[in-house]
Amino acid sequence: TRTPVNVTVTGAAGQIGYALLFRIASGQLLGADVPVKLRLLEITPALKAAEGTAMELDDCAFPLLQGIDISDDPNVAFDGANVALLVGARPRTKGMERGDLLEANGGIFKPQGQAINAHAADDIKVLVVGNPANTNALIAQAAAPDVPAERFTAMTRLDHNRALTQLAKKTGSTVADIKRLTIWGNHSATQYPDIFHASIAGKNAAEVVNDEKWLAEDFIPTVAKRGAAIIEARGASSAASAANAAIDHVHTWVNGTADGDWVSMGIPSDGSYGVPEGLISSFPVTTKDGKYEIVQGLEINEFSRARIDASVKELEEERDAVRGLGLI
Ligand code: NAX
Repeated sequence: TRTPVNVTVTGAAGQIGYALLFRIASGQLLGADVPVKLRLLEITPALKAAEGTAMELDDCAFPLLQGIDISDDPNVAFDGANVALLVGARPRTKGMERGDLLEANGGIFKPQGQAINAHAADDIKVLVVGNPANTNALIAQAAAPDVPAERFTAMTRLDHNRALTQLAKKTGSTVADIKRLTIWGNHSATQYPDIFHASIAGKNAAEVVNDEKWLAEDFIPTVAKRGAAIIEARGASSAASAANAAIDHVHTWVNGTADGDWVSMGIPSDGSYGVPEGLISSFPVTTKDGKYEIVQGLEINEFSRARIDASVKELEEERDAVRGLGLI
């Protein structure tokens, strides 16, 4: 029998946590034959709610679930972690400036990065979901100098999945027909969903669509503003779809991309496509044997270049702001 994989989830008592933990425990994160131990990290006032979720996990009697630990101490929760899903974050509240938001999240992600550095397993893989995800990932990564930087990633898979469905609907195809779509940049309103390299049933997606006005005025803003549209409709932010994307992100990272396809991940830039080295920005990646690689050699047209640059500029501003706050 295999040794269980330790999966740490922060913000475990939150709404994404509630949609995520059951799927991890059922085997959908790592595979149907991989036993898991869950380590839940919450702030002290939410420990009781996390215990309630743990009771429900017990009541599912998942054959793969070999234990649940709950803690409010990152040093305990990340001890021996093989996979860490950093979901808990400080949301922007009314009247909060961007600097305040980055500072409040620095207070969460810096100590978590330090705890990962000190206590996680050597093969640790980190996905940051909590917003601002890219810059929170940068803060955690900078606080973990002994962990290879590429193990810190930020989630843009929800944006990727949103873009797949919008494109499928527009073209009367199915998401299974679509390959090689890319989200570039920041997980924010400046993100750029790129269909110029995508294919639909083997044909170039941009040629199938053949409507630049739709791209600029409908597709891109619909994908970028989908989170706000969900809040407007549901009265609560996206949770099940975010949890689903977190499952997809880690599953793909661990188990590999399909031949001829790629996915989008926020990862530390190696300078590819003019994105300054070290920024955590979304790229097209293929994965194999638990490692990812940026897809190289794509031609970036003017339409795409301007949008990638704008999102990367925002990431640079966020980086400079957290640098100014002494967080990286
Ligand atoms: P909730 O407010 O329901 O849950 C957050 C949980 O985190 C709470 O239970 C809170 O107690 C906990 N928490 C706060 N500080 C903590 C700390 N220092 N250590 C451990 N736990 C802590 O939010 P939810 O809807 O679950 O969303 C979580 C985060 O995901 C938010 O930052 C949200 O903006 C972000 N999202 C990111 C997405 C992405 O695509 N990257 C999409 C969905 C989502 O909006």
